[in-house]
Amino acid sequence: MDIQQLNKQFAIPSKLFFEKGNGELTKVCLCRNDDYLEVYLHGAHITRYRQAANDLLWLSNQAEFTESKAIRGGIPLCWPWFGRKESFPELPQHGFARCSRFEVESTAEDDDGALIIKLYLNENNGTLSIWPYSFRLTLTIKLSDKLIVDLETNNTGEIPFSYSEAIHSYFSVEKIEKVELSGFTQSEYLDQLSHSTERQHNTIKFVGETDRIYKSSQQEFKILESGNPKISISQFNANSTVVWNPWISKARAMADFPDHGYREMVCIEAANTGKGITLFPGETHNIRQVIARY
Ligand code: TA6
Repeated sequence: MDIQQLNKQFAIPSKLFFEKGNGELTKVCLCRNDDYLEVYLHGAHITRYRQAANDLLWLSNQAEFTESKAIRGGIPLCWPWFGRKESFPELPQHGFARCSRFEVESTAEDDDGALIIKLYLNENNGTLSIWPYSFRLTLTIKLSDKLIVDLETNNTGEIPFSYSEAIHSYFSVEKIEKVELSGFTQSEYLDQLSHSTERQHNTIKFVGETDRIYKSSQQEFKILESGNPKISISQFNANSTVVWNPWISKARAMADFPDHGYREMVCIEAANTGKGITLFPGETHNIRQVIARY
């Protein structure tokens, strides 16, 4: 469907509409009072979420908008695997969903004025060639006085499959050195850099590259700047929470990441990592992340 057809079938006048975005990719704009969100059909990738003129998400100003690459920043969807696929290192990191074109299932405005859009991806020859299962992956975005992101996996095939996933959200901060994350105290985590298992004794502070998978006992987190809570994040049906900041050397090593961009972002990701989730035919599972300005 081209943009004109998409607007004809799914637009909600002045509130939800489709237009050409960066790289000629199709994006959807959602406008609700002072709040604004945009999402690309490429990867069902939320690139901007502004609440009352405050950008809550970080988007790289060097992000590439091409069908072959994930957009750097916003909320990439890691699915059907998080990280590298075990014993298939040649397959794309974080799976294929974030580089796939999603289609529009539906749009709506509910009785409370919340805007809702559902985007979906089914198996195709490309996905079957690297992951031999039938599925329907649906991203539901609900924009109310907060942002609710639901990622639902449905096994539409005849055989069970297992997958891992992450709602890989990049949050905007003023200065990483002033940031603390609350809600992780006493949680165990796997340090992806040292490959050791540690326990978090107080708020998370950043003094260097940080790449940790917290086993989620808690589901409510806050980003504080200079001790003041700025963004609240909650998650549901996630067995872990990934916290990542590349710091300077990793930032320099990424062409789509400004050298000093690490100072203005932190990733907090709702995830199902490790063995992940197993679905039998007909079963579904939904992982949710909720984001709001504190
Ligand atoms: O979420 C943390 C992480 O797995 C890091 O190890 C780093 O690789 C990051 O994701 C970004 O991955 P990407 O493939 O988007 O460059």
